Amino acid sequence: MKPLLFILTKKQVLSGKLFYRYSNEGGRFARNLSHPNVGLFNQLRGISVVYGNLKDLSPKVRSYVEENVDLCRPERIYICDGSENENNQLLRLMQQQGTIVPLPKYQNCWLARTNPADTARVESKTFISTDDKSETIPTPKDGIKGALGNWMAPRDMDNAVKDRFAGCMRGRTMYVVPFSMGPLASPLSKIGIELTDSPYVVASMRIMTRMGKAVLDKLLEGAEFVKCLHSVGTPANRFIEMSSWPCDPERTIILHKPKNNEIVSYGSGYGGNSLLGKKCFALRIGSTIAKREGWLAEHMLILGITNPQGKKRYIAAAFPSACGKTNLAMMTPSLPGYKIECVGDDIAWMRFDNNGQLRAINPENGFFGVAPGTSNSSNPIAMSTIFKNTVFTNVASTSDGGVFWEGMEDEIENGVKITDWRGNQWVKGQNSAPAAHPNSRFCTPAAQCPIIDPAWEDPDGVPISAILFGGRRPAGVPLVYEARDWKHGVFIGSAMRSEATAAAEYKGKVIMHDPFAMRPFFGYNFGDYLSHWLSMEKRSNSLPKIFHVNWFRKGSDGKFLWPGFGENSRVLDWILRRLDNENCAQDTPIGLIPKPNSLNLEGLNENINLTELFNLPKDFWREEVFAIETYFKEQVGKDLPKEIAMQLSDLKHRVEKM
Ligand code: OXD
Ligand code: MN
Repeated sequence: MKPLLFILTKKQVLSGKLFYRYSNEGGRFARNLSHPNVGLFNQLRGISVVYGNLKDLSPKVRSYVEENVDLCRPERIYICDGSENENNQLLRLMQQQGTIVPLPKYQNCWLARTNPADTARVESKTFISTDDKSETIPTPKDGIKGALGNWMAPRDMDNAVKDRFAGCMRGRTMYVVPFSMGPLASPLSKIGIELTDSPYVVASMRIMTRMGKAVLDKLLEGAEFVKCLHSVGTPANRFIEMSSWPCDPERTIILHKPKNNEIVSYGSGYGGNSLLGKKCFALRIGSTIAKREGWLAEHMLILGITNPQGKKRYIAAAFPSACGKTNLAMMTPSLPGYKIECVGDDIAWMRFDNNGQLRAINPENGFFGVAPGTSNSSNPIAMSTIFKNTVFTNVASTSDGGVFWEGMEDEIENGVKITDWRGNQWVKGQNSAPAAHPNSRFCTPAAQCPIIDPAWEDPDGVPISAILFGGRRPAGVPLVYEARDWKHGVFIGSAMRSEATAAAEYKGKVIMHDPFAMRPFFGYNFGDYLSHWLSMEKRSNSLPKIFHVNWFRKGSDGKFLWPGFGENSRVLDWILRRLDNENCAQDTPIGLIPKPNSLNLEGLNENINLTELFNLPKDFWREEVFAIETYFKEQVGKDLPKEIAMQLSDLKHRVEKM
């Protein structure tokens, strides 16, 4: 038997880590609890339900909880109702555990610092489990490693779960988190139950989803749900040391079984790995449900844009992670008379209605945005959204009780001292490492956004008139071009490439293929995904027009050729005029670009080198075609729909004639 006492080393004490015996969590809980439903007979499998009421669980939810109580052996069960009281209890508990600290400069804002080994999505440890490997990923060419997702055999998944989850919640609390992706009243929405041992996850899910009792009521009416099991993965029964951010980075794994609508995530408390409604449900499992049911689950922002004549349209746009989706979704247009309203900044669920109109909902309830780069000049709307009721993760903190990140240099008071995301003193110009982690985040309620669209919770969704694809392309790719038709648009989405960012575990500025900005999020074979997109053509006579945009092209001097941010309204203006069939486009081998002088640059007090911005160098496009061709051959092989192969060969011919 292990000794029950342990001694803290001086280093451990000085490192500021919080150590305690897990058995203490019970004491903290008892002090924090004040719920009327706690009772002696409120037990499940002999485990006390310390908050919430078992009779609120539908039989299916109850047996899902039972199954996982048997597996994880938590000390207590907590059924979340989503109330203010519950949230306050959890915030207090997390403060005591050292997971969060208050940010007194703002109203109800908190800072979490993660374990430095747990700061991003881990794509290499994310798997989809299907009977047949080809359901999940196309077969790569011999000797080539597949880059369109990871597959795991169901038996291996079961073993991976058993290995990690058996007893993993001993001494700890299992939270039962009922949540809806999308407004509860919408037929486009879907429900999930997340079982987690992380109060940080509960508090974040309360922001990012519609979470609480109303969802349990809907389940009692017989609604189906996606099963989401999560553990940070630090077993408690061994009285081992526990930091304020428990995790198990070496054994982290994120698993999806589409056949069972099931997600299992172990070892990481970080964002997309642990807030299972987001990438795991709304995109990976969501895309498999969408395929079955005939709709689209996409990594897209949704914005409403009203032109100076008062005509409003909605646009959905796919960009890879950390490429400015939040900035575009909340843009302050520089072009007079335009108004942007935000429906969502990350995910769109879209389906054609009976009239052939594509309609979209944002399944999320909050923004989990990348903090660095967000400032009053880049995104003033985000800045006026995020300083209340927000959980910040891995940003730097300031001596006046606020936050700091790269981009906020002009926004902190003189004399204020900065502590970096790891908890060390940080002085601008003296530290080479950034103060905030490049993937640090704000998690904030969408309803607080001052330009949230009045229809953002419309159960029918909003009508989508245009779809944008884009990425960070420093060379060769023009500011904007339009697809010739739907098939060409699907091809453009399939051929998307972008510079890697810090949202996942990649390093350096390599240009990666990221089709539809979905590469890390496909729930099924990319070839079938393309066929599914192509099949949408049959569903409508008024398909949205498709465009590709690139705010990130650089000139020969290495500087950005386009100012971006609010000036992107000039590109949206051109797009809207195209939707109105204005004759402002000219054909090129890659698609339609603005005719000379058709991009409205009035009032832009900067010289724009339009020639460089729209130049289509033949060598570049030859290489681009070659890169796409190689990618399709190596990664997609026989699963590539022939329509897409045809589009590529058409592009190749047009480029050769350039
Ligand atoms: C995100 C991501 O968190 O794409 O939205 O990584
Ligand atoms: Mn995203």
